[in-house]
Amino acid sequence: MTEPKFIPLAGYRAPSEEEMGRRAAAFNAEMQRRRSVRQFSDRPVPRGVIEDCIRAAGSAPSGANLQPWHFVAVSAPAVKREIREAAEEEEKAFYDGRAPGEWLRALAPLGTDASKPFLEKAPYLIAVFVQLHGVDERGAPVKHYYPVESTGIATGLLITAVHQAGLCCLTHTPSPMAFLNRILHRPPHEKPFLLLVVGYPDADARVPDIARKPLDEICTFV
Ligand code: IYR
Repeated sequence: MTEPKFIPLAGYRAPSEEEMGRRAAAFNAEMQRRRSVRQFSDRPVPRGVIEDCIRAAGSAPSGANLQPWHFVAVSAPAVKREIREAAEEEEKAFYDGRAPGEWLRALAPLGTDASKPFLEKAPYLIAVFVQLHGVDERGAPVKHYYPVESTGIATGLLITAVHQAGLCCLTHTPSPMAFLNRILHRPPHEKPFLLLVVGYPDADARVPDIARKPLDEICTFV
């Protein structure tokens, strides 16, 4: 058994309550400006920005701190094209019959369809993989705890990091996504979690006129 080792909590700074209130309100206002975008510009994004956003995602808490995620940042046009072609094939099957009517009715306000040009046009696609188990130096499986929850948290941080950097993103989940293992050469114990499309919005980008639930619908204080 490894003995735990502790160090002082060095990074924490307590703000005053006034400052805390201002920061919480300002952060909420900033997050309320985030919108999922489906029309992207092809304007390039610096690789260093993507790296820092992924570093921020990797700061997420995870089960037993096993950090059960892997991110593949795709900017190579040929790879983006392959992903688009594979995703559109799945999406066509989805919209042309595989999706139950109830699902299609739920999606109707978003105006989505099987055409995914943004998968080629946006400068970066970040494929998020969840490692259902780890692998030790000898190649033996290592159990992971709450890998899906952990990767969900990391993805939330990634989306937040991308937004606060000043970029837009889209959480895209072509289903099934196994083609991402093949195209991106990831091993079978890594399951595609989602594809985050990242870049600047197109000059004429439009978003659906939909709203967020108010606090009293999403929260109870007791
Ligand atoms: N994967 C399809 C359908 C889709 C599903 C959900 I759940 C969404 O929130 C949005 C779309 C697509 O990307 O079009």
